[in-house]
Amino acid sequence: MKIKRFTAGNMQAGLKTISETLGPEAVILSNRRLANGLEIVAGVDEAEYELFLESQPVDQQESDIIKAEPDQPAPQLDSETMKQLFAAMSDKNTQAFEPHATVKQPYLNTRITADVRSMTKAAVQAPKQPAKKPAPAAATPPVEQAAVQSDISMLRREIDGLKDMLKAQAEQLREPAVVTDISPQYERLEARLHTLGFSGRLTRKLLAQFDKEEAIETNWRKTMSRLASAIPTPIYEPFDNGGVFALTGPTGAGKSTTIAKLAAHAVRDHGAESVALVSLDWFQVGGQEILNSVADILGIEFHALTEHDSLQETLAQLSEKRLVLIDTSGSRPAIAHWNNLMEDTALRNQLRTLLVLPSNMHSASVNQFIGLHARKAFAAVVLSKLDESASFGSVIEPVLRNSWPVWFCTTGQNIPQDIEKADARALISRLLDALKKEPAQLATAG
Ligand SMILES: Nc1nc2c(ncn2[C@@H]2O[C@H](COP(=O)(O)OP(=O)(O)OP(=O)(O)O)[C@@H](O)[C@H]2O)c(=O)[nH]1
Ligand SMILES: [Mg+2]
Repeated sequence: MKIKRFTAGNMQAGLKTISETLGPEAVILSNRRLANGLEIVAGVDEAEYELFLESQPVDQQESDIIKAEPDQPAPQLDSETMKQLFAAMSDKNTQAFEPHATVKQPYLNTRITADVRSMTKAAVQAPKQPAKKPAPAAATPPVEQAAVQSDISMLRREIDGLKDMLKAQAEQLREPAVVTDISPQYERLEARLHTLGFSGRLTRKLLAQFDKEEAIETNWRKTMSRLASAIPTPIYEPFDNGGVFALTGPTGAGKSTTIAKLAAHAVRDHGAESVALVSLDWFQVGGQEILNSVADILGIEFHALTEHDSLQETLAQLSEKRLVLIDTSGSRPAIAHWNNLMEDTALRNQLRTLLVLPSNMHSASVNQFIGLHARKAFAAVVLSKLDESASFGSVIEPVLRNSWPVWFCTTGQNIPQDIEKADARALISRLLDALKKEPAQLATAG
């Protein structure tokens, strides 16, 4: 894929420049506000870009197009302190996050040795960056307020534009395809997609642009490239600006484990003072103790709420924290409770919900889980347990259908190592690994 950064005064001007530079097939990968406009990162499939270049006058500059390489290396937990910390607690991790058949040990934190605690506390103190304080509302002069208002409405419009674009992109995959002339090559690609876990319907959509004049591998590359373009993944660290995030997801999806991993990374990057955990999982016995242990080890603030506590009040107490992570339960009563909480507009506006989906989950089960939520407003998805399911096409389907961005992938039980910022190309190459385990599919595709 060819990727390029653009700066523009607004989204409309940016889209025009992108289309002129990368061609009509370019897609937006990310955008962010700058002091004087917008920075947009866009990309285009190499084959589409070459076609576009051929149609352009010869003076088109290619020198400013850069290859898609990750902007920042994936977080490597190479800090000696963190290594020691988690090596020291690895036994506890294993026990704490054992499969559900195992009875959870109550008060795991009481079994953590004093020296691990003291090492941890020493390791996690001294935040690198001070926690953000809310701006005092009364002190903002009217002119500044007007400027902020106009900024906000501009940002809203830009976000709307972006949403439309993503919708249109996903729509391409949503359109029912009418296949009139099925060739043996088409059938082979169909079989590959089936092996990857895609339904017949999505397979037909993905192959809607199958070109029988092209070699089978060219068709395959283009199909995978289109698939990668349709999965929005972040260029920048999703938690760069902090915030309050609630993780929801089916029972056993990996919510608590993911929170532990995210919290450990945040402590490493910004210090223990800047992070807090809140657990709403009073629905199952021992549901809050695991995070209590994690918080204790990391030296971060932890609030285990009960049905009598107010989430809003707790968040008010934590307003100076850079990052607050809320653990929820996937049980039906817990989701009903969550639905009630989200009726409150003020509370709703304070947080964003991340949907944790295990990669081996069937698309129908995802839909069923989503159906329990009164509001289906998920900021992004965490694809969990990628290590357990090679062919996770079925969970990608609802992601595509709903145009949900995928922010993180988790790849094992180890805290904090087994989590990475999602990358569409890496996801696709993981998917393709599944085919390598099914050599018959490739052998027949000549
Ligand atoms: N293989 C693998 N296992 C994982 C991953 N993430 C979590 N797990 C395991 O999955 C099990 C359930 O994880 P939890 O974090 O307790 O899941 P949860 O969503 O909080 O579960 P509930 O609170 O019971 O709804 C534990 O045994 C974890 O160690 C992952 O990425 N890969
Ligand atoms: Mg949990």
